[in-house]
Amino acid sequence: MALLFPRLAFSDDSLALRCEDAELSYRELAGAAAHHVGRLQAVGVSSGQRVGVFTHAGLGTMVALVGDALAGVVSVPLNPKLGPRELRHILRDADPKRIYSVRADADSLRVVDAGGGMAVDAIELGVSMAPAPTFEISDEPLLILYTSGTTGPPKGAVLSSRNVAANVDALARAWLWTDADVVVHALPLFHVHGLVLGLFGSLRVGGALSHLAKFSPRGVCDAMASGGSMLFAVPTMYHRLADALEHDAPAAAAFARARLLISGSAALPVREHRRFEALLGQSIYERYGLTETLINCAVCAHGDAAPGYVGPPLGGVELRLVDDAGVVLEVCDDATMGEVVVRGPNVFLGYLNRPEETASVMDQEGFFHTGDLASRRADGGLRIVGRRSTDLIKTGGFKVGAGEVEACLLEAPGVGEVAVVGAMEDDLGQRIVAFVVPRVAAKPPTAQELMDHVASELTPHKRPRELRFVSELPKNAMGKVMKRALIARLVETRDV
Ligand code: MCA
Ligand code: AMP
Repeated sequence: MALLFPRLAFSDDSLALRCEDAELSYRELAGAAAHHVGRLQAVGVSSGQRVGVFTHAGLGTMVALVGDALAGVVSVPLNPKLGPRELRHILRDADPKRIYSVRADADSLRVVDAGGGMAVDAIELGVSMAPAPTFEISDEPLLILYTSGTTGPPKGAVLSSRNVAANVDALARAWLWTDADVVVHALPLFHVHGLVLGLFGSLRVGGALSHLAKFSPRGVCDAMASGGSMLFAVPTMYHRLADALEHDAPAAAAFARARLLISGSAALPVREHRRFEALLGQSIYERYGLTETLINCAVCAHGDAAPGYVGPPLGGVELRLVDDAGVVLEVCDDATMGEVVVRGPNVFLGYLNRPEETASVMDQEGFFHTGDLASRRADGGLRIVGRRSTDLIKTGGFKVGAGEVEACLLEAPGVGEVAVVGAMEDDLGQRIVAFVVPRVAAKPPTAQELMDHVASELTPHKRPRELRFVSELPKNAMGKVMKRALIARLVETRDV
């Protein structure tokens, strides 16, 4: 029998989860998860059905997510900062049978605001004497994670427990990740990085997770000093950590016993690698993945960190580079670029309710087309060099579809046309910039009005950091906005 979280079935008093000052041992987690399973059963939620979980940081949220998994119930994690427009869309699309939150009252109001007709149940940190169900790995859905596309509202990527188990096991081999490890992270629990790797990964290997409710360099240093052996973070966090350590040399001692520093979700500039090496004498190991495929490549812990490279494909992941015509590129010259396509037990089941969109990213041989462009060197290590589309922006490690922000801005009063692009910057990797053509040139809307409009509809990280009013947008002969020209304009004005 293959269990998703084997250590929960034979639980003991060793640490499983820590969040701020609260902790749960494996025994306590098993009891609390069993209690949540009992509550699901009491209201008639059964295996295969979907429930929403607002992912406020805290033990209660983690218990609910683990309990759902053990009951075979499909979790739809909900970012607590979702704007009403996004929440309405996700609730309609995923149609959860119940919704759970550690802040049920406040979230009930948000659900009502978003037009949802259902109450939110409070998550209880109770204890059940009944044993937690022993959930077996299968190809049935386990999680639905919403992710932005180039256009339209976010799509729900359906992931199975086999996807999760196979991917975590491959990562454990690459990172020598064991039950002796304590992972530290300050990532949100509604994306792959914080949830699948950080929470489910730690529990699958039988180690511990120390989760910080909010990222701060000081919080990370304290958690590492209190026994953290691995750090999972996005490049923005490493950038801010390096800034802080430069001004607080003694804080670097917090990392003295760190075994492995991992970066992912966006490209880590070589400059940040070098800065960290100089400050800590430690390297950062990159890995590369997507919501739909989990992690595809990782630099192995027993090798060199290889700044600028995301490592070779993980065990079990078949990875190809293909040209524009779909022809497989066999070269390993570290220069020829192709799109990354992958096949393996890590690749998702499809997008919820969107068979055409699923078909558009899977080819006939079962390879998922990532949209990422990479080159490969002789040892198989990949270098991610860009994306096919300028309409997907990675800001602070969050993926934002330009089309979703544009659609929102177009509904604001006074906006004639709009184009949203990502401008390179050191902190966020890319910063969202909106070019706006006012409907009436003599009476443009104010930047504040437009920012407020987006803020009232969408998650904070989707807000443009900058608005530029222009009289027209550059277009090609087909009438399509030339975004690369807009990005070049930002470079020319030295504002990137
Ligand atoms: C944001 N703010 C704004 C604006 N935008 N205020 C005014 N105008 C704006 N345009 C607000 C924010 O809401 C925040 O408010 C405050 O300004 C500071 O924002 P920011 O500088 O962005 O910092 P931050 O909020 O501290 O966020 C940085 C972060 C965050 C902690 C690095 O971006 C983060 O958690 N990233 C992780 C993303 C992640 O997990 N990705 C994984 C995807 P307030 O302070 O009030 O909140 S999974 C994936 O990609 C694959 C599978 C993979 O490979 O992992
Ligand atoms: P998401 O859909 O939020 O899971 O984002 C997936 C995207 O993040 C990928 O398609 C890549 O463009 C990007 N990404 C993730 N990890 C890395 C990395 N280590 N280097 C460069 N890009 C990355």
